[in-house]
Parts: sequence; C-alpha cells; structure tokens
Amino acid sequence: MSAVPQERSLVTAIPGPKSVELQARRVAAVAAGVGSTLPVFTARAGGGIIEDVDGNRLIDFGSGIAVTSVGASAEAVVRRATAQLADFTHTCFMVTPYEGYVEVCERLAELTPGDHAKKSALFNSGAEAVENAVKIARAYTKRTAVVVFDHGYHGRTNLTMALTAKNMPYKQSFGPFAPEVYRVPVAYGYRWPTGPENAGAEASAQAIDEITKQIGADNVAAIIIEPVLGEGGFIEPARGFLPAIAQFAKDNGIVFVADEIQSGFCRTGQWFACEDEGIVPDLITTAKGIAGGLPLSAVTGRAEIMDAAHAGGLGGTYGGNPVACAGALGSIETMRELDLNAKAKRIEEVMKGRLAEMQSKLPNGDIIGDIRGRGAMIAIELVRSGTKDPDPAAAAGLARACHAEGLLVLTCGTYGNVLRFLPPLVIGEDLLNEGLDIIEQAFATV
Ligand code: PLZ
Repeated sequence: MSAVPQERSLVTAIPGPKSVELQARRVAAVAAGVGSTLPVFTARAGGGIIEDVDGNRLIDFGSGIAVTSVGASAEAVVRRATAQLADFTHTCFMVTPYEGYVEVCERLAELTPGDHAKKSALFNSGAEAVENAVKIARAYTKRTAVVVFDHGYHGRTNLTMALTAKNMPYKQSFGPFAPEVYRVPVAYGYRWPTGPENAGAEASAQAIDEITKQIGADNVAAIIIEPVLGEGGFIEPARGFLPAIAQFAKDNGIVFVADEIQSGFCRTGQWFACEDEGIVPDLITTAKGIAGGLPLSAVTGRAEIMDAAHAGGLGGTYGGNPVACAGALGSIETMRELDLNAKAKRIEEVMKGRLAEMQSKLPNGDIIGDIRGRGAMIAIELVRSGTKDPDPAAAAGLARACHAEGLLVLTCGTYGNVLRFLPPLVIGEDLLNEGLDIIEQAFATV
C-alpha cells in the first residue's frame, strides 16, 4: 500500500494556514467556475488517507469522486506508470500504436459482462467515452435519437450536458444543447409515488410508453443509463427496471449502453453494477476507477457495433495514453490481487450496519430518509423530520462538520440532499469505522 501513514491526524484548523495561502493564489489564478468541495491542498495521498500541505491527515470517503479505488498511490499503478514514463510518454495510438492500449482492451473484453466478441476504444474522460458511445450507436443503427433518464449524469461537454438531467450547476447558461436527446422516468424507489415495490414495473412501463409514443422506438439509436445513478443521488433503479429496459432495447434494435463510469471496476462489489441483475449491455462506458487516478476512459461492446464506425472516425490525440494504460493495468492487477470486490462488499456491510443504527438510535436519526447503494457506493438521503421533503441544508451541514473533523465526504443528488460515501476500496476497517464515528457525531450539529 501507500507510504502515507494510515491514521487521521489534525494539527491545524481545516483548512490550515498553508492551504489558506494557496487558496488565495488559486482564487486569483483559477477560473471561478471550477469549484472544490474542500479547499485543503493535497501534499500526498494513499490508502484511505489524504495528507494536506499543513500536515493534516484526512480520512478519504471520496476517492476523488470514485476514482482511486485502489488508493491514490497504489504500488502497481505507480510502478507500471513510472516505468512507462521512462520508456515513452506518448506517440499517439493513431500514429504508432503500443501494446499497453491493446492489453487494456483485452482486459476490458474479459472483465465486462457477456461472453460475446468484444472490442474497445480508449479516450481520456468519462464524458468523452459517453460521446463516443453515442457516435458508435448512431453509426451502427443509422438512427439519431438518444434516450436518457431522470436524475442521470453523463458529463459536462455539449452532448453530455444534454444527456445530464440536472440544470444547476451543470447546464445553466451553457446552452443551446445537442438535439435528439429525450428524457424518461427512472425507478427511484424512495420517491416513487406508489412505493418502491411498484417502482420497477411502473417506471419501466412509463418509460417504454414514452419512448414508443413520443419518439418512436425505431428512431432510437441508444438508451443510456447508469446502473446505479451517481451524481443524481446514488439511486439504485428498483429491481426489474433495468431488465425491462434492456429487453425493450433488444426487442427494438436499440443499443443499450450502461454508463459504468462511476459504478464500475469493483465499486459496487462487482466488476460492473449491471451484473447485479444479470444485464449484458451492448456497450459499456468506463473511466474513473479504471486507471487508479490516471485519466483514461473506454467504450467496450459487441464487436459488430464497435466496428460500425468507419476507420478514422474515432480517436483523439491522447486517447489511451500509454502512461494511463500502464496505470490501468496496475489498477486491474491490484483489484484482482486484493479481491477488491470482496472488500467493497465488506465496506457495504460495515457502513449500512452503522448507518441503520444511526437512523434508529440518534435523536434526529429520522432525518435519514433512506440508506442505499451497494459496495463502497453508499449514501444517505436527508429529509426534514417526519417528511420526505429534501433537506439539502442538512446534507451540507453534515458534510461541513465531517470536514472540520478530518473526514472528507461528498454530497450529491438532484435535490442536493444526499451525503455519499465512496471510500477507496483499500481503506482499513479501523479508518472506515473512525469515519463513521465522525459522521455519527456530526448529527449533533444539524
Ligand atoms: N458518467 C456516470 O459519474 C463523472 C462528475 C463530477 P468525466 N462524475 C463526476 C463533476 O462535477 O464534474 C461521470 C459519471 C458518469 C459520466 C461522467 C463524466 O466523467 O470524467 O468527469 O468526464
């Protein structure tokens, strides 16, 4: 694991004086549109700890938004990426190729669901992977419409802004958006009017009805969904929803795309979250956890679909950069060696147990309206006591209290009222429990 001592330690206020100084420089030099959850400047990070420039050590329940599942300085990632850096930094795969790119595509074919022939193309960011999945699906189907879901998040580029549900902060003042994007309901169990037990069947019927009546199934190139919706609030579509939508896609020649950028690579206790209901997507987009912190993304899918785009139609200068590919091979090696799926499942067991206890025992525990998620992708949805009214102030207050105590947590959700936990899968169980202690104590402040 990492050289960073695996213990929380606060030696200054959070943020400390050196971070405050850097933040002043940052405000003067960095565009205001780029935010930060916590203006604590990082010196080093690894395992379950982020050490800041003032020497504080924070427990990491964020993993840089579900990226550093193997830790932020995993031995195999550092070793392989360092060796690659010394050999060559770049040639451009479109100019002269290299083995690492091919090897990552081979690993993706092995690890993603389904035993059909698969191919991949590599890119830099999640948004770029989603954009390319749309290009590929359109080239294959010769159709144009793309269907996405309420609470969905797919990125910040023009097309992926159109695919993303939430206006603020992602879309406000940035339009006009790409055409031929249609949004339909998702089975959000906690907020489904007739209850979670009906959500899967009713929401899928409603979504399919809207696609059929408003768009026409044979105009649809792709249906894109996150098997666990991330930025939208860690929403697990109620059981039955994903299989019904996947079957509808299959029956109508629509490319079914699972956006596993946040949920993939052991995060939910399986290599991919769509495995939970036995879904085999036609295309799958991955990024984040794939490369241990180096920028890499991929579209993987049925060979005949992936090959539909003409030669030269897909690419980009840096797509599948050799150092990022080396990082990915190190990350995948670590996931296999440490059985990080099992670790994620254990994190779920510990977290859900402790959170349920908080919900039932704390004086204000009923502001936890819902505890959900899988593996190390766990969240609590905060509501006003005795209601289901979203309480974003409670989520923000809890996050602030955790930050002050040296626990990095993130919020999310369409209503901004979800506190989410995405620890590195390699976090020690002592740190995990210490983080949960801090969350428990934070409830006294809201
Ligand atoms: N698809 C499912 O979760 C990125 C975004 C944070 P990029 N999620 C974190 C922010 O505020 O920008 C994400 C995702 C899903 C696509 C993306 C986009 O991935 O690598 O950020 O482009």
